[in-house]
Amino acid sequence: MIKKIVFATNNLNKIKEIQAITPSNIEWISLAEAAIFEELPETRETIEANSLQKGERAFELADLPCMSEDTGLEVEALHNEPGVRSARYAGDLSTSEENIDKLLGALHEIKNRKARFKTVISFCTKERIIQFEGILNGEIAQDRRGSNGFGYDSVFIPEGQMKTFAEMNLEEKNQMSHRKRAFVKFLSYLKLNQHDSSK
Ligand code: ITT
Repeated sequence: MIKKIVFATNNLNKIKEIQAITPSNIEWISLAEAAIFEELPETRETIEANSLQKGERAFELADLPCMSEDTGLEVEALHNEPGVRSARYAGDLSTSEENIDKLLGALHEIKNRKARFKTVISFCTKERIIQFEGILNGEIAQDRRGSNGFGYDSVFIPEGQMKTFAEMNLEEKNQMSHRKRAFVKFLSYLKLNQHDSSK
């Protein structure tokens, strides 16, 4: 049975990454296809709460099972900043380039480059709301490298790797990414709970 799920995101890069690892029994409905044109709120103080806020609002509007996700980059030497503020690190309307400039500036001459990406997926149905976390440890490069991917990919080197995410192709990133880790948990939940709201 094909399960139709709204993927509550406006980030086309996230859709591309998830599409590449989606089994054929899941059909994604975009926000536009679900006739959701308002910007989903992201005003909470944690990644978990923001993920939930987006998912709950989408579910209210779509009345179909909704999957949302929120991701943040937590840098040890910066007390886990930018974290939940990753998209707005350099200001409310900041671009990824400006966010990376600020990050590299904040880490200037700092030896500890340890960081992690954290993704929290929220799945909202009429029966329940459930969350799945994916974490990937790594470090922040001295400078940008590579041109694939999006966001902070050009400065993030996953643990045990030489390349930044932006030097990897989609398949390589998807083998290890925080998003993939959370999504795999979500898929096994769906497999075990196939009856869970087809609405
Ligand atoms: P939605 O809320 O519509 O899903 P968004 O782009 O606002 O899309 P997030 O709030 O989850 O997504 O993203 C927070 C920031 O982290 C933002 O600057 C992203 O570019 C960045 N980011 C998210 N996932 C990333 C990844 O896999 N690699 C690099 N940067 C990422």
